[in-house]
Amino acid sequence: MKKFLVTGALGQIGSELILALCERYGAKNVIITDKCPKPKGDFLSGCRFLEMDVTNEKQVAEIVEKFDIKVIYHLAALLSAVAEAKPQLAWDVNMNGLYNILEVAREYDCSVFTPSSIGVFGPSTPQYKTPQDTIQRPNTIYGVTKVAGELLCDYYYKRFGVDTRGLRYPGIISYKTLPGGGTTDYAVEIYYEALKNKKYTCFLKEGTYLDMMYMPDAINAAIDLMEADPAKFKHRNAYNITAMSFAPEHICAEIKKHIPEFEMTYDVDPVRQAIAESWPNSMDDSAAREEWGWEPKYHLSKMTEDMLKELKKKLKL
Ligand code: NAD
Ligand code: AKB
Repeated sequence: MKKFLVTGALGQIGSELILALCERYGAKNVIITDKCPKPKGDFLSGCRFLEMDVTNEKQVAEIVEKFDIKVIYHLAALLSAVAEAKPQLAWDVNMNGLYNILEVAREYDCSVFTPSSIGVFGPSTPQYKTPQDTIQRPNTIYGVTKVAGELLCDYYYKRFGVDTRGLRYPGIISYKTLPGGGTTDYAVEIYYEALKNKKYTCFLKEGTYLDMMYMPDAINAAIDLMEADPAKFKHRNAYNITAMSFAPEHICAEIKKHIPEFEMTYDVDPVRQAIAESWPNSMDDSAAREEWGWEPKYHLSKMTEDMLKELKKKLKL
């Protein structure tokens, strides 16, 4: 059995991806790493945890060699809002971290999954049904690193034959681990506040449409892409994928169906509002559907039902 390495494994996506990888490939074959120290509890599903900073190439190489890693899920990154507050650090982690992973993958013959984002698009990109191949002129440091990352992954595939693959994720909604500081985080916070306080103050304006996806679809997409037959790929590193597109008032209305007294007000954060306005309102994900069979299972109402049910248990309400 191949050995898997996950970077940034304690984050929103990593903390759920590791469970899926362990279930599929066996906990002894999954090495999970993060810059943060090991958390308490049984969260790690029995896998080995190591502290690893992706900006330290020597450390990455030692771990890949020692555990004979063949597949890397590279999730360590700074998200859009945090990156905008710390652009130099964002460049270091998002670009030098990726470069180190690709160099080690080249040397030790690993395949690499790297998530890109709707953040690769900018104000000059068509906003409705944003095509797979279109203008990419983002105006955030997050977007700059994600576009450069897509290109770097393409380069390592073409120049060195490294099996790089990637997805442009929309905002990911989940209940296990809180999001790490992005523009789409409101769509997670709103569920917690609806259950705890029956009210939420949204940092994005009414009418701000963004693509979103429930975590189970995001995890399946990553694993399906890594297991797909590459002979069918035309866009191996940057597939648009989406499951739903909505604005804050739509998620509010959906929650109200379950919690009628829930109220939402607005207190707009200009930084995150500007980022959201520069991103697509809805993406065209037909390339992913055609090339490797992408198909989401959750839409807004099914996701809301599940989020509220699972969060109630988590928050012991
Ligand atoms: P997150 O912020 O929740 O987690 C990132 C993890 O990386 C954290 O646990 C952090 O400790 C770790 N990390 C930071 N710097 C590190 C370093 N130098 N070395 C090692 N680890 C480090 O992020 P996430 O939401 O899980 O996102 C994972 C990936 O998916 C990122 O590339 C992100 O850009 C992408 N993505 C996420 C979303 C989303 O909505 N969550 C959407 C689009 C793309
Ligand atoms: C963010 O808002 O930064 C992320 C993303 C869409 O990349 N959730």
